[in-house]
Amino acid sequence: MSTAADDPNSNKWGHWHPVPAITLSSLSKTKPVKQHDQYGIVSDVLRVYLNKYGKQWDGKAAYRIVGKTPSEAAAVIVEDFGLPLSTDEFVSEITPMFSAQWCKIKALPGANRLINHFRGHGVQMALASNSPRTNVDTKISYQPGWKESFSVIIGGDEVTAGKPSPEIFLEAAKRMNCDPSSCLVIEDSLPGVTAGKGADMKVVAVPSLPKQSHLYTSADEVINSLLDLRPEMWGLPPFEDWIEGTLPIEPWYIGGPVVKGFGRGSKVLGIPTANISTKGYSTLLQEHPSGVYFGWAGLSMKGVYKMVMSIGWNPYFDNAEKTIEPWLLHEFDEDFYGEELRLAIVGYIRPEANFSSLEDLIKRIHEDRKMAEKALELPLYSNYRNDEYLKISLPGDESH
Ligand code: ADP
Ligand code: RBF
Ligand code: MG
Repeated sequence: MSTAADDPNSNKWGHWHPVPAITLSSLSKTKPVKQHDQYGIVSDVLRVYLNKYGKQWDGKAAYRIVGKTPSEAAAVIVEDFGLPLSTDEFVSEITPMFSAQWCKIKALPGANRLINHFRGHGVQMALASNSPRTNVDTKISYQPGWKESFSVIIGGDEVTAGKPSPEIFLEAAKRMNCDPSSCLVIEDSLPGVTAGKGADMKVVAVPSLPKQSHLYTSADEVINSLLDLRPEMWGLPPFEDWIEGTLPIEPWYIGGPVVKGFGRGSKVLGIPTANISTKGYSTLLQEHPSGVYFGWAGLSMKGVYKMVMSIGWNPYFDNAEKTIEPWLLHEFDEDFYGEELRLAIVGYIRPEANFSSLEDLIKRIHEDRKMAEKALELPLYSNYRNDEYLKISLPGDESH
């Protein structure tokens, strides 16, 4: 196979040289998150550490450290929390605490798909991170196949200035033998977006913290998750795994008793959504990008039904909490609050959107329903209907 690495000027995808330069932080979940009960290695470590100094990590500082170099981030923490030590002392205390957690870092949803896709098409990829090179190497050593997928890896200590300076991306392009203007940067942080634009590259931002997209004005596009990247927009080979407008995902499962929701599904939209308590599920919810998904719903004493749902903050209503809103595609005679609901989520449709009118929101949700109903007939998705997880004391079922 002739790869871009063999000949950087050969590119069947138009005039673009095939070079998405990708930063590590946009591919793996190391970032702190807003909700204090949510998983995030940086948050977890800092919470423990600050406790020793009698300080409380509230997650707000997270917004000030994303994308910074380690010493810049350290300076922010030392100052924000008034710690009685120098930035250097803080760095040497906290560094081993972080390193111990690297093996737990999970690839972001869609990261492996993206890497395998571009690698399979001979598209060169670079990894350009503000973290020191040895940290980057160690972090990616836990992710099978990543090291071999990047033709260039650069750490923040291998350039004179880290992001927001464009230097790290310019160096990546140089080492890949590519013109910066034909590189696509995928970035999660503001300093990274600034660096990419400063390098005269196209930049797609995937903000790592919720409700931040309005800040990324200099990016060429802001997407909600890696699932939403459309490579063809940038002259790169399109993903080939979308099926009838839906994207198969690694199935995941969530369940619990049906609780009261916002009290507007049926009333305001005419679309009831059976909410389950998100207590105990914050990690699971945080791991999955907000958006519209579908799958199968098992309801105790009733049966298994098709289901379409949104996960997130419902931009139209701008909720404070991330929730899941499953609409069971069946007419029920009455409410089923308190009953056990189990969901197998098997496919993705689209990111959550805002709408200029309630009618437009409702119309869109009905389109989602049609798409889910149809897709769930495909063997790829329909097989999960029989998943053991969904079978909870169905009527006439003596086996439970
Ligand atoms: P809430 O705000 O309390 O969630 P909704 O107006 O969203 O209220 O209605 C959801 C409730 O309606 C569910 O908890 C369930 O008891 C009932 N319900 C009836 N039919 C359905 C359905 N097809 N899908 C989801 N929930 C339904
Ligand atoms: N809310 C939004 O604000 N934007 C959306 O794009 C959106 N998509 C949805 C798709 C489906 C399939 C469902 C069931 C709900 C969706 N909602 C969306 C959530 C809707 O606003 C929610 O059900 C109500 O807020 C009820 O609490
Ligand atoms: Mg509801």
